[in-house]
Amino acid sequence: MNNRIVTLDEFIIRRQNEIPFASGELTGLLRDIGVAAKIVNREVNKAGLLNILGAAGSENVTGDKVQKLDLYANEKLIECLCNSGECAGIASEENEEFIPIQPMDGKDSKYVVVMDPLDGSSNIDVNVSVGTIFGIYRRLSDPSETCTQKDFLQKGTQLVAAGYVLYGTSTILVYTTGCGVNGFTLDPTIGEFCLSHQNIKIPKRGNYYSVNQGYYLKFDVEMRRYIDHCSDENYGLRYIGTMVSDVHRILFQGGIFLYPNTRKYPQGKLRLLYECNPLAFIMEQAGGKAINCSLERILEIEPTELHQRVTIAVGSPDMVDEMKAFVEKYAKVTVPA
Ligand code: P6P
Repeated sequence: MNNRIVTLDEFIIRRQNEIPFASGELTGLLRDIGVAAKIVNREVNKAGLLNILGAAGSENVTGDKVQKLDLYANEKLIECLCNSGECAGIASEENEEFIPIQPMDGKDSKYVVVMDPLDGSSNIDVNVSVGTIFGIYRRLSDPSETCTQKDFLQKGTQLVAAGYVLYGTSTILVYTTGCGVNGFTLDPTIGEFCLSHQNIKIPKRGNYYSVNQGYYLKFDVEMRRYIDHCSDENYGLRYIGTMVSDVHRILFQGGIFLYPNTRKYPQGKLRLLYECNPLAFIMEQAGGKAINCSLERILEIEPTELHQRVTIAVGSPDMVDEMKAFVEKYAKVTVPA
């Protein structure tokens, strides 16, 4: 059994020829995201110490201003992406507007990045896993000009790459460039993400469903009927409250993650551009499905604004199909054919 270490860098370079129009820029961008992930990982792992050093927003024992980790992650990712020279702009959960990046040394950059720098950041203070989510598009605007909003408002089907970093019991980076899904676990002793899960495929069904059961009475009847079905089937309920963590478990063990519309979030809570699309791309590449509660394929939804919210059901294909059947049977509104 060949158990030679394959680092993320080596893997990306080796697989570069699989990416159409690849001329190294996307490779460089993916490697830069890997570097940013290591930097963020270092600070996330110290998060527990911040309580000793001072809570976010306060001054720590050395008088330094302690920064909220999600803002720190956002800053580090932006820094790394700016230094790459391969990224023309960034749309981040932390920034109301997109961030145009001026070309370095007059070199045109082909790509833009959408990202949630630290998803689930409310869980940091209680030491629950959090994650970074990113997606990469080829820009549509003139490469010699500053990027525009239309570069970011592209359907998920136009993603050239997507991935996430889960800062959990170990730190794992999972990504796809449209040729399957691979996972890399950070080996802190050598500071490298090492290939640990090759060609990940989601089970066709699983024994878990993942939803905030506390909103049950606020869900539409068809979602309540499907959740009742999950309970009747004795599926286990697992809900961490960090989308990356909940979806990661489902990617490996099978199951379904749901965030339906509620009175508080009539369009759904989760963001299309930098949460649902990247995770839907990964899930479909692993053989899963991702639709909204109106049964539209997530990756086909035409974005209209950067921070657009959508409903989502994502996971094992057989379980997403079952959820679809419940919506078709019980939904009060006509469902698009
Ligand atoms: P709720 C985290 O704040 C997040 O954006 C996702 O990571 C997570 O799935 C969801 O919100 C949790 O939302 O309403 O269940 O607390």
